[in-house]
Amino acid sequence: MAETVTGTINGVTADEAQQGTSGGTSKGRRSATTIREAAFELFRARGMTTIFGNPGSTELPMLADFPSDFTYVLGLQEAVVVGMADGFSQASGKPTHVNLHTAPGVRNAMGAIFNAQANKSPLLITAGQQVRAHITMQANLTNRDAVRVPHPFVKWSYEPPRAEEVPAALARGIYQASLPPKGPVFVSLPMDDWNVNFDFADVRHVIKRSVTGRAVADPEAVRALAARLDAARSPVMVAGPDVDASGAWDIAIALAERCKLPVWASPAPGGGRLGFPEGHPYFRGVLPPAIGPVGQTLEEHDFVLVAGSSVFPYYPYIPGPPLPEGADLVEITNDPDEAARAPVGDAIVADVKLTLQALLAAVSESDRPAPAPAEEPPPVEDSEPLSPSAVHATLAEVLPDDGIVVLESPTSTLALRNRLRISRPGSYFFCAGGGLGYGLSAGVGVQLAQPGRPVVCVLGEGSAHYAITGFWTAVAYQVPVTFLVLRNEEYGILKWFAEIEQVTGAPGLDLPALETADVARAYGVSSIRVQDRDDLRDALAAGLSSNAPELIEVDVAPGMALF
Ligand SMILES: Cc1ncc(C[n+]2csc(CCOP(=O)(O)OP(=O)(O)O)c2C)c(N)n1
Repeated sequence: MAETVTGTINGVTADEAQQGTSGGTSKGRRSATTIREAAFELFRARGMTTIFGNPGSTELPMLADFPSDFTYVLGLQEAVVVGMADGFSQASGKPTHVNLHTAPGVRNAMGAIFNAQANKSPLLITAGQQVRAHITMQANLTNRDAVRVPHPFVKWSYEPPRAEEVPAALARGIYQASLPPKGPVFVSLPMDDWNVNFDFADVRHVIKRSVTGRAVADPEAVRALAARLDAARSPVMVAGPDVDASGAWDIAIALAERCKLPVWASPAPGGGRLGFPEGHPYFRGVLPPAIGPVGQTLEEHDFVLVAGSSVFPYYPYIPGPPLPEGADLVEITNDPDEAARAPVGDAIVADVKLTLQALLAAVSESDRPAPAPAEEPPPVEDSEPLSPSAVHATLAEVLPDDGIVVLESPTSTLALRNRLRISRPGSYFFCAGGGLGYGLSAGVGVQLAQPGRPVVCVLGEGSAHYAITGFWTAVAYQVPVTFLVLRNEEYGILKWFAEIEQVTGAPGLDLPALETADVARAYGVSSIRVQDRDDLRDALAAGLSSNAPELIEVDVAPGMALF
């Protein structure tokens, strides 16, 4: 009995391909296919019909006869390609295929692959390789040590030993990338493999496999955690990115409300997504990103429940007790490495949503008093130039409820969080890896994955220039992102770090006359530069309702903005 595989290969259904029938069409009878057709059938079956890439001669054989039900999103530099795919993958929840040029293309992408790993983005990264007969003699463009290069930023790296194993290797890569902790994998693909004939029956089984990795926590560990939470005098929750990524948003809220837990967001540098609605009355704020200050911030608490975060994404190094004297901590994480490397506390390695669900069922309704709401940020004052806080207060006025923020504006990260208090899941994307260039590229990818939601991509002008060619893709594919660029004419956060590190006299921290709006305009993005709140409000409102990419550059005062 033939198993059914959805989709078609060049107009022939997979069933027909297996059975050697194609309904008597002019294409005739066929039981064989090529590696290329089998691979695309695999991508189709896994819902991976959007491919992000930058092609070279070694990738062209893969792209031949590109199927009409696939979309190829061209990025002009490989770091941007991977950043777009990273945003797309996170915002769609799907494994995403990135196709790069052989050795130099992969190397250009390395910083973005590092980011994708930190973001736990399930990327299947493929790159072309010389024809097999050329590899040993190391002909031009051979990807030397192809498998070794992307380590340690990928979970798995492979070059199939023969053409016939390409489809299975791609399938293995997709499953590997999608298992927790999700992350990028790499498959090197010799360019002469694609046209090799192949019997579709050989790949039918790998295409149809279902591989799930959402592990349930040991019920005993959950019961023990519930007992510790119930017995605590003053417990607190720290919510991190994997609450959102695992779909546990509502469960985290229900748990906080049932246990009367004040909630902190895990420190901003590693908080690529939000784990809790920041407008909720139990939300306290964003934890500071350093060891001693975290301990001090949690001072009144005797028990810390960490959900979906490492403990913790610290930076800079400010030593001190990591927890208040006598306090306990339990971390729920999907990542064995996060569990193993935590400097303090116990850990449960399991799916964050399933574990919070089990915990919610096991805890008692608390009679502790409801946590006090966080203080409102102070009112912003009009100034010239505007403060980053005034910019984000203005953005808060116009951003619709279903708006998504992609953020890479280092000195205004906290001001944005405090002014916007984003309170819906899947609405905030930030680079947990800290490699600049993610923001602009991911903004494009997130918008492609969520075409029905307005995306605002908030960038420092320095950050924007690490991925500046992303503007071209936004225009070419009419991706209606609203880019908001804060122009402070410096690498502001590095001046702040210089103070902490007691560094004086460092060069290279000023960015005079970097004309981002002009550059964007040259790529075809309709761009405007504004100075006051009224113009900013109008421009943002217009941008958010436009169906084309728009850029607003706003002059801001230099320096760090906390509220
Ligand atoms: C790939 C990469 N290179 C360099 C850095 C170091 N770095 C961190 S923040 C920053 C400055 C960012 O400037 P800008 O985007 O203008 O924002 P501001 O700090 O002024 O708010 C730099 C260069 C980095 N994080 N990533």
